[in-house]
Amino acid sequence: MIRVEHIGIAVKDLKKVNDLYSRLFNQSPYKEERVASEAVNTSFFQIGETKIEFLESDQPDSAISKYVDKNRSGIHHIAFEVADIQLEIDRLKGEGFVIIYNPAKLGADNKLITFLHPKSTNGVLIELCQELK
Ligand code: CMX
Repeated sequence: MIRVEHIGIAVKDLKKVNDLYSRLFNQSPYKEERVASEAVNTSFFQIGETKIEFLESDQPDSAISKYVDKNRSGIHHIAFEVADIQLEIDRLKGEGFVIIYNPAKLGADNKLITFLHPKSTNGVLIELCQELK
């Protein structure tokens, strides 16, 4: 794995959080994007080498809505950049981790993504992402 690419935070009201964190970080999100396949609206802030992704969903049965209903807002996942996502999926599957999307799918910010199920990672939802060139 190359680095922590971003930290995903699930929120109820993206606009409100964008306003709040624009003041906190003293910068605006560099990107806002709808990812239909995940039923989320996202915004990204660049903080040095890493990013903070805020995720809001308007679909009650989506991963983010379920998470927000259970936990309110909070850190939802940590995303690690990898050079070759299919190689990492195969390696981690061989190590006994539960892969959520195999093969990887297209996610936000021009990336191929997959997740490791939190039941196989001691309770942390881990995303793997590979930048599409
Ligand atoms: N972090 C840690 N644990 C989590 C979690 C999270 N983000 N989301 C769910 N869980 C835990 C729950 O607490 C619950 O644990 P217990 O059984 O101990 O109570 C268990 O997982 C099942 O929770 P659930 O609410 O019933 O949710 P599901 O099983 O339906 O789904 C998961 C859980 C991880 C499979 C689903 O959220 C998923 O597929 N996630 C990957 C996709 C995703 O998160 N997309 C949104 C982000 C997209 C993006 O970044 O663009």
